[in-house]
Amino acid sequence: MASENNEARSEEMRRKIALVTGITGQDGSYLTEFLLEKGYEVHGLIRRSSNFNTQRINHIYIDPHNADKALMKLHYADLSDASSLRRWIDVIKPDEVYNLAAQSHVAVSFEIPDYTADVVATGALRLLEAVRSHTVDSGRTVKYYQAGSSEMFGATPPPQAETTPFHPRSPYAASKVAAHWYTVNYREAYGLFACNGILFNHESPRRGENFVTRKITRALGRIKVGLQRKLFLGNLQASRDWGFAGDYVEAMWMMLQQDKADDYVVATEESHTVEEFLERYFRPSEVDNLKGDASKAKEVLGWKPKVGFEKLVKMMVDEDLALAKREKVLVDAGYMDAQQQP
Ligand code: NDP
Ligand code: GDR
Repeated sequence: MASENNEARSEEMRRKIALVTGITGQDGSYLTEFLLEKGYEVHGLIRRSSNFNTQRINHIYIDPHNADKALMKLHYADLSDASSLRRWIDVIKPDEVYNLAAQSHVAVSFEIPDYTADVVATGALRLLEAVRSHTVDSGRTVKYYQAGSSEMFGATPPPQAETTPFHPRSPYAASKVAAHWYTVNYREAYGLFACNGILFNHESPRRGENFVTRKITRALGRIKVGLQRKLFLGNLQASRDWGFAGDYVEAMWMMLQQDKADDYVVATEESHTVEEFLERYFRPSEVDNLKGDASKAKEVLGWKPKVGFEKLVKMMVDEDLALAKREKVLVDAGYMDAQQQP
């Protein structure tokens, strides 16, 4: 009895282990910071690239030789490689798996639809199957988070909630719908603790530079210090519900802490339009208006956004102006070409 109690206590005290796909992306970096802060050991799957792709997490990386401090660990894998996913789950034995990896650019998905479907849709299925088969073989419980998107609502008018029908308008969005239903199916068919977060656009100074908000704030900084003269934009009329990525990763974690697995919309419930236009950026089919209804996440999870639209824009503009100033110093000293990335 005493030893059973001790075992239960040491299980309770054991550091939780999270496995994050897409750890090198915007959300992966904020989620990792958040989980480390909560005392987790975080394992990230990264894909091989010819250049370093860890810029967003370098500041939290500690050399693994420093064993007791290095609580973020990186491993090579790819969502297109089922064997790597199963192997790392067996080795890492995570308590929670966050599937954030994706070819996440909507416009690019029209150019590489087949690849997008393979990574976004089938990739999620590969990971779910790796988690399921691992739980069967090991008898362990593993919770799963799927990064769903407001793009799944596509042409359905706002406000969009969990019960709103999906009408995807791009290969990316259709692939996310498939991943959403794979996740629901694994929950219903196998009893897996699997949640879909249906997240509306969320941005930050770490946002990829070819998404519209960052493209604008980057250009603004560079134009201000004289490194760029023009900014070319696409659809001015498009309307989006933009929140701060740091707030949204908390909602992901909250979903996995509930007693029951479920699906949640995460949004600010405010929408704004893009303010500049350039004809050649129009996409073959466009999503006009997205504005979320996050009542369920507010009520059940107790989540609410801390950073509003104005603060978000200010945060991004301030950081990108500071970045442009650093860039200017390098350009003026002849260490960098104005077109290069710092
Ligand atoms: P990013 O584009 O910033 O990051 C995507 C991540 O996926 C990167 O780490 C990337 O690696 C990785 N990745 C891409 N392809 C593969 C692959 N084949 N195998 C393994 N890893 C891969 O996206 P965000 O952080 O903005 O978004 C995170 C997730 O949330 C995505 O699934 C996205 O679709 C979804 N989402 C995002 C929203 C947003 O507004 N940000 C809203 C709703 C959903 P690398 O660094 O090497 O490119
Ligand atoms: P989105 O983000 O497609 O909503 O997908 P993006 O920032 O690319 O576009 C938002 C809206 O702005 C319009 N737009 C432009 N977009 C880009 N990229 N570049 C431009 O120059 C430009 N000008 C206008 C777009 O047409 C669009 O209407 C993001 C991604 O993070 C997805 O992974 C995620 O699922 C959704 O948000 C929710």
